[in-house]
Amino acid sequence: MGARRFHTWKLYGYWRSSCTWRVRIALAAKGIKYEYVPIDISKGDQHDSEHENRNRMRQVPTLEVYDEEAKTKRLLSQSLAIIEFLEETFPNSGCSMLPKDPIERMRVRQISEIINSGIQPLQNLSVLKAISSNGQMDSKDWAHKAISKGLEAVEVLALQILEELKEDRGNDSVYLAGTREPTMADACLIPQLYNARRYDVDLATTCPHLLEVEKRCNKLEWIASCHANLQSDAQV
Ligand SMILES: N[C@@H](CCC(=O)N[C@@H](CS)C(=O)NCC(=O)O)C(=O)O
Repeated sequence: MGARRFHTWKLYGYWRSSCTWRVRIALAAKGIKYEYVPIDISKGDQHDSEHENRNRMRQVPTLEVYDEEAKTKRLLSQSLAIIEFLEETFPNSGCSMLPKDPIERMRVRQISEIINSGIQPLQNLSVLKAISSNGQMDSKDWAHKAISKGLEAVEVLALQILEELKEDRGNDSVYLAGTREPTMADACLIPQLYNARRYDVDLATTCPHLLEVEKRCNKLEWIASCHANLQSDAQV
C-alpha cells in the first residue's frame, strides 16, 4: 500500500550530516530509490529561503515525497520521525527499523533518543559556531565531552541489554539494541561514531562494544553504502 500511495522520493541532505545519514540508512533498509539533493550546510545553504520553506529549522535532512492519495507533495523533517514514517508505511519491506515487541521497541527508541537528543544537538554546527563565537570554551573540547558522555551511556545500556538477553557481545547476529537485525538505534549509532572520530574521541576506550556493533553493521552492503564519504557531495 505504501509504494502505491507514496512515490518520487527526494532527499535534501549533506554528506556528513549525521541526521541525513540516519535517513539514508532507513531508505536503504526499505529499498527505496530516491534522488539526492545536496544542501551545503558548511557554506550556509540551509539558510536560503528556498530551503527554509522545506525545513523551518533550517536544517537537513528533509525528505520530499509525492502522496498519491492526497494528490500533493509532502515535506518530511526530523530524522527519527522520518524513520518511523518509513517503517509504518513499509512494514513488510526489507529490514525493520522498529521491532514489533514493545520492550525491544522501547530499547530502540531509548538508545536512539540518547543520540538524537542527548548527543547530536550538542555538537551540531550551529551550536559549535555559537560556542566558538562566545570565546569562553573551545568548541572542539565541548563536542568531545558531549559525545564521550553520551556514547559512554549508550555503551553501558547496550551491554546491560545483552546481559539481560544472556547474549554474548561477540554474537554476530545481535545489533545495538539486542535485536536480530539493525534498527533505528544502529542508524543513529553509525553516523555518531563517525562524528566522534572527527572530535578525536578515544572510541576503543570509551565504547569498545559499540565499535563491534559498527563493524557488524558495515558488513551489510546496504548500510556500508550509506557512508558519508561515498555520497555525491562528499569532500574527502
Ligand atoms: N532533530 C533534527 C536535527 C537536524 C540537524 O541538526 N541537522 C544538522 C545536520 S546533522 C543541520 O542541519 N545543521 C545545520 C546547522 O546547524 O546550521 C533531525 O533529527 O533531523
